[in-house]
Amino acid sequence: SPTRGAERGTQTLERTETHRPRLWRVLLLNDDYTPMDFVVLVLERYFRKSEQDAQLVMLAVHHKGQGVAGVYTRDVAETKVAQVMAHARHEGHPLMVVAEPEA
Ligand code: TYC
Repeated sequence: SPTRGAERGTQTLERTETHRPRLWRVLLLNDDYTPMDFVVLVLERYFRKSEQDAQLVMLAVHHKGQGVAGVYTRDVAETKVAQVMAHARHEGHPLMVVAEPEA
């Protein structure tokens, strides 16, 4: 329901119902140079995977070209992308990480 701002001509719409935020996939892309161990470390440290899961995801990316590291709200997904890209560049690796909306 609309409410009038005191004499300032502003208007705020109030709603009771909310919606679940769209979720974003963080994808790892394969390349020929980033060491497998570094990708596993990234999956453990930034995406909270066990060593076993990290190995499986890394190998899937290596063989299929890309794979999902995790699914998050937009802010969290974009922060993970920035953190992992900064870490990879600092170590001199070309690893690419991107975020894309689900559905
Ligand atoms: N293809 C890389 C190699 O053979 C390993 C790798 C896996 C790189 C996953 C990037 O997202 C990646 N060293």
